[in-house]
Amino acid sequence: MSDCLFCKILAGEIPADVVYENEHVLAFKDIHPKTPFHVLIIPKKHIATLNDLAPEDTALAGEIFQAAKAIADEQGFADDGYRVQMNCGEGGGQIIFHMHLHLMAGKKFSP
Ligand code: DGP
Repeated sequence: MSDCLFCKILAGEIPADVVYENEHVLAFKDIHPKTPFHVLIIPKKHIATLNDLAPEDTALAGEIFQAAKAIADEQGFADDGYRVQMNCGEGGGQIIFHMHLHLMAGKKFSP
């Protein structure tokens, strides 16, 4: 999608601090981190919101969570714990309409 910010990051048109990449997903540091470590994991396929996730995207959704686990492990957060969050739609706090998972770590979260 030509007007999608995260598609532009995928295309290399906008710089990002990439921490993880494979065939299906890209993860990069959030420009406005809410925690000491805060990355966004996005599918390379443009999917606007979780509402737009099709049945054939089920494996891709799994790839996003596998990436979260791998990044947490690589960065040393697996044992202490971390938080993943996905905002869906304006009411859910979504600002960028390219589905993404927030991975936040480096602090103790309240339940
Ligand atoms: P959400 O509210 O779930 O749509 O989160 C969008 C996140 O995207 C927000 O935490 C800030 C981040 N963000 C916005 N613009 C950019 C950008 O140009 N680069 C990066 N790395 N992150 C961005």
